[in-house]
Amino acid sequence: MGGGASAYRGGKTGDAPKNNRSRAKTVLSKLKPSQEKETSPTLTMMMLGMGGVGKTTVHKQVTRTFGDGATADQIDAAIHAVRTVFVKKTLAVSNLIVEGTQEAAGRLSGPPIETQNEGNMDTMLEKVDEITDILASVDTRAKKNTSHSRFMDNELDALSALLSEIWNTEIFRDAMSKYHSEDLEAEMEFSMVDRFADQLQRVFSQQFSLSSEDFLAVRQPTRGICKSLGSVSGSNFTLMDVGGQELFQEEWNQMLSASKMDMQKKPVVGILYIASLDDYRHKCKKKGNRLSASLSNWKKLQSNSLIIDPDPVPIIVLLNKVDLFRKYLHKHKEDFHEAFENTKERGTKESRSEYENRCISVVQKKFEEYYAHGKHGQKLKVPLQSYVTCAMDTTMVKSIFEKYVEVVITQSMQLSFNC
Ligand SMILES: Nc1nc2c(ncn2[C@@H]2O[C@H](COP(=O)(O)OP(=O)(O)OP(=O)(O)O)[C@@H](O)[C@H]2O)c(=O)[nH]1
Ligand SMILES: [Mg+2]
Repeated sequence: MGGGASAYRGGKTGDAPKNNRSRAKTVLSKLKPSQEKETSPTLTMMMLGMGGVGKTTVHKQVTRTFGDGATADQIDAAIHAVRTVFVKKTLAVSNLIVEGTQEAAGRLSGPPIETQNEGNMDTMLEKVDEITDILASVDTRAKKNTSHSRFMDNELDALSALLSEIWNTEIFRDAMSKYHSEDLEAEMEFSMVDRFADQLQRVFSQQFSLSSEDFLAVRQPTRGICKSLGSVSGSNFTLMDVGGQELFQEEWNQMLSASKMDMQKKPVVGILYIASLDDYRHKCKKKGNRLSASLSNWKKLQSNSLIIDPDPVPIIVLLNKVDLFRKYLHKHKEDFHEAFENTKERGTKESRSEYENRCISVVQKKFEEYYAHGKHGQKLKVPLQSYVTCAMDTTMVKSIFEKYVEVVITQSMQLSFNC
């Protein structure tokens, strides 16, 4: 164990060189362009990784700790996302009840829902229609003018009343408790509803606000690129958070090459690759097991000339969502073995956490192996630094990010010495 406050970190690969801080300062002064002696240069770092692995969560933590924190617009968008997800989940569950099909039954675990009362169904259908109309109006406004893309006050009142009426029916509460989604994206979004399940009226009141912890947990998939500025240990940085869903992965190369072309000003000098340990139990739409897909993206990145030539860009790996990995590992061993067939079952004398740590290190070793054999690792000749993280843990992210910046500076210096 090591790394951040409570981070589980890869033993030999995780130790940052001694006296990094003082060396880092020296390097920074060397990296400063001579004509800009007074201002610290900006380190541009980019986060890569599949969708939903926790890049934006790390970004929010870093912005909160080392930058200006969230803007009013970002908080406003997060509040809207929470309300929208309440509406979406209510519609998803209501539609399954109304459908009453076999497929619907498969999404509602446990004994069948009592749907005989036609009156109940008609009332629910009417409310679903009204809610759908409100969503459609917001959508139409958003397409015309983004400043009106939130719910208006009268819509909030109407939604509060309509949703409360649906939520107060026994049939809905029953279905809600049995509802499960096989889709990871829906699971991540809908977890917000569980967080505020007993606060529906508050969520749709005009005064609704989010605590920093709530804001951190809101799922809003990144589209394109999101940049923020900050400063750590006297070094200014720009952190780029890019969308990781399959659709957006194709843009990674464009973003990297754009930064290459701008080499004199702000090249990407560090990459933070984030994978989710929890992905071992999820499947992608096209690529099978998500952790395997994350590994194969990682492997592909190792031979990407944009991050190898002319000099390799320093990379670290965060194996994130360790909290969820530990929580589900014991329930989903088979899924785990499907991706990592050589992992032995938990031994009789092995404690729960020993078994969990052994499984974590199987994943960690895979990332390290790919790195050691990849072109990037071969060229840089510095062991991979990998950290096992929970992005919800502010102290952990802070500590790792500080180390990361030191690594970027140190490795950049080693490269400049080798030149
Ligand atoms: N329990 C737990 N949840 C996490 C952790 N990291 C992120 N999450 C949650 O996982 C969801 C997805 O995280 P994001 O940060 O949006 O993922 P992303 O990598 O930015 O995804 P894209 O923007 O689609 O590329 C969010 O709801 C987060 O709150 C973690 O370590 N533990
Ligand atoms: Mg994101």
